[in-house]
Amino acid sequence: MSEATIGNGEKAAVSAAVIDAPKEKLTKKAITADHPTWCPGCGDFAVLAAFYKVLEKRNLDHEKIVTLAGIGCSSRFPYFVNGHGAHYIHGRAVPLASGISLARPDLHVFLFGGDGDGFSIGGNHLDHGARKNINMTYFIMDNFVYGLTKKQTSPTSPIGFKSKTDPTGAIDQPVNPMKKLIAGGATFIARTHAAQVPHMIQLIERAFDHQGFSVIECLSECVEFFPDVFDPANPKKGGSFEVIQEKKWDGTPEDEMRHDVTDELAAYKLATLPFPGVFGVFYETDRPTKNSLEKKWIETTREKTGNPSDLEILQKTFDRMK
Ligand SMILES: Cc1ncc(C[n+]2csc(CCOP(=O)(O)OP(=O)(O)O)c2C)c(N)n1
Ligand code: SF4
Ligand SMILES: [Mg+2]
Repeated sequence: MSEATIGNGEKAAVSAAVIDAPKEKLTKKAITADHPTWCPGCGDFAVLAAFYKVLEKRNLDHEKIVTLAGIGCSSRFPYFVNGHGAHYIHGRAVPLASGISLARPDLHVFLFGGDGDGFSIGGNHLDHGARKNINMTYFIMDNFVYGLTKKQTSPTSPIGFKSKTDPTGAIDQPVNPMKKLIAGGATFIARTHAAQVPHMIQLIERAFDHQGFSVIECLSECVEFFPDVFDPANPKKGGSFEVIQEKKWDGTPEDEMRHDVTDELAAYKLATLPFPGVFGVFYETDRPTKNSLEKKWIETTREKTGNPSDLEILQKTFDRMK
C-alpha cells in the first residue's frame, strides 16, 4: 500500500498496483456513451465529434473528465459522453459547474448548452461565472432558437424571426454573445461554426488550455426549426467563413492589421461586425481564477486555525448547530 493525495489534500492509502498501472490510451470507443438522439443533420453532432477528437488527442485521464449541461437539445450532450456528467436544471449549469470546479480543481470541467440556456434563463449566471473567472470550458451551441421546446424566439434570434412566441416576427434586439462575454469579464472568448470541425477542435483545445472561464460560441444549425440560417458563414453553401488573423508580434507591417487578442476594445469592435461576423479568438487575458484565489484563502485560514482536517471543520460546524 502507498499514499495518494485526495481532493482536500489529505492522504489516503491506495494499492500500489493502482498507482503503477500504465495509463490506457483514451479511445473514442471509451468516451462514447449513448447514441445521440438529435435530429439527423443537427449541427450538434459535429460538436460532439470535435469534442471526442479533443479528448482522444489530449489523452485526458478518463476518470477526470466531467461534462455538464443545462436543458435543451444541445444540453443533452453529457448523455453522449462516457464520463462523469450531469444534465442539470435549465440555465443553472454554470453554478453547478462552478461548484464542481472549485471543489475539485483536479477535474476537467466541460460545460455545454444552448443559446436559451446560456443567454436567456442562464444569462445572469453566465455573467457571474465570467466575472469570478471560475476555471471551466463552456461551449455554447447557438442555433438562434429554442430547439427542444419546438421553435420559440431565443435571445439570439434575429429581429423578424417568426416563431411560436413571435408569430408575426421577433421585435426584440438580440443578445450579441461576444459583447456580453467581453462585458461580463470572461477571460477567453471565441466563436466558431459547427460546419468547421478543425476550427472547433483548435478552439476547444485553446479554451481547455486557458486557465479561467473560457467560452466558445458555436453557430450550430437547428435543421428542424431554423434551417440554413448559418449558410452565410458556410463556404460549402455559398457563404464565407472569415477567420480572425491574430497578431504574431513579428514586427512586420502586415502584423499592424492583425488582431491583438488581449485588446478588449478591439475585441468589442470585432463583435460589432454585421452577421455572420468573424470567427476565432476575440479576447484572451490572464487574470487570477477564483479557484486559485479561494485556494490561497482556504490555506491561510486553515493555517490560522491550526490546520484542522475537513472532518474536524465539519464536526465543529455540526457542534455549533446543536
Ligand atoms: C425552468 C425552466 N423553464 C423552461 C423550460 C423549458 N425549456 C426547456 S429547454 C428550453 C430552451 C432550450 O433552448 P436552447 O437552450 O437554445 O437549447 P436548444 O434546444 O436550442 O439546443 C426551454 C425554454 C425548462 N425546462 N425549465
Ligand atoms: S430540434 Fe433542432 S436543435 Fe434539436 S435536435 Fe433537432 S435539429 Fe437539433
Ligand atoms: Mg437554441
